[in-house]
Amino acid sequence: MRKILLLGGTSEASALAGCLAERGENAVLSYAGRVSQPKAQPIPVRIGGFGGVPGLVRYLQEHHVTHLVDATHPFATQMSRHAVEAAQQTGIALLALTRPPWRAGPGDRWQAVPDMAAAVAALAGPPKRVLLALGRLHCAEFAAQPQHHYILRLVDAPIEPPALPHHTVVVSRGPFGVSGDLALMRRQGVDIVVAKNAGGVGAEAKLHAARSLGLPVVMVERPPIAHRREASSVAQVLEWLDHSPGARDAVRGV
Ligand code: 3Y8
Ligand code: NAP
Repeated sequence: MRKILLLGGTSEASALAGCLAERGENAVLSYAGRVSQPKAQPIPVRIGGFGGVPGLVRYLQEHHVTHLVDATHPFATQMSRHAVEAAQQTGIALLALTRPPWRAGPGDRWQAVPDMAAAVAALAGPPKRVLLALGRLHCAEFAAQPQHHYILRLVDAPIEPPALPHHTVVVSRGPFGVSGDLALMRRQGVDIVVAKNAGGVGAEAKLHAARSLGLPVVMVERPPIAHRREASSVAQVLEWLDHSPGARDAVRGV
């Protein structure tokens, strides 16, 4: 019997989870447990780290997983590295479901930077109103540029105030829409946006809004990620499931 472990946390993972549920697949979606109420899913969910590569190997073996799908975020590089290592150690089939990076188009005013430290450095200069659309983890790094007023878009309200002297917290989870992001940027008087090159559709609204308003964007490029087999659509994942070893145990139509 085929058993799929889906490493989630992205719009693509949710789309795949829906298809797996419709096909009656034996699948579990895994969240890291980074937010208080992760999105409900139509397949069973597990929440929390595995305990490094050994923990993931143990989980795969104890739960008789036959297929591992890594649909985590392009910046979730440690999880993806662990998935590659655990798949090598167990011989379990691994496929990553990912999405291409965004590319600047006509009208975009992007400054591409290689990492978060370079994004901080790019903000040197007179005070501005900065939309930090990076989530909770990276706010503190921007204390090196305290002159700005930061608009922080977070999934959960922060437990303690961020270490930024001038800031406004906006608690909101995506996927986001262009009209909502335009309204946010106008309401908050945003001068510049800082974003990760996440790709996908769930976070790109802010780029369309910035373009419409003629705002510059500091774009943090993706970190290098472990080499693995990749798919760029749910259909490719389903094709892989049906034609990879273990497929003979596919769920029979009922
Ligand atoms: C916990 C689980 C779905 C998945 C939706 C996508 C889209 C909306 C846009 C902005 C950018 C950001 C952030 C963002 C987006 C999707 C996707 C995506 C960016 C949830 C979710 C979890 C997380 C973790 C969270 C991080 C944070 C990053 C906010 C769920 C809602 C900035 C990334 O407070 C924290 O600790 C938040 C941490 C990792 C980045 C960071 O470093 O802080 N995502 N986001 C997952 C887990 O526990 O395993 O859906 O409830 C998922 C989504 N967030 O099914 O529809 O597909 O990317 N998530 C970024 O891309 O820059 C917000 O504000 O414009
Ligand atoms: P990360 O830095 O690559 O991973 C750190 C540790 O978190 C992993 O070693 C693992 O812990 C645990 N972990 C990560 N993803 C997990 C998952 N899906 N299921 C179980 N454990 C997981 O990961 P991250 O960047 O913090 O991302 C965490 C989650 O948020 C992921 O699900 C990711 O898809 C989602 N997300 C991240 C971003 C982002 O910008 N980073 C954006 C949107 C969504 P152990 O070592 O204990 O196993």
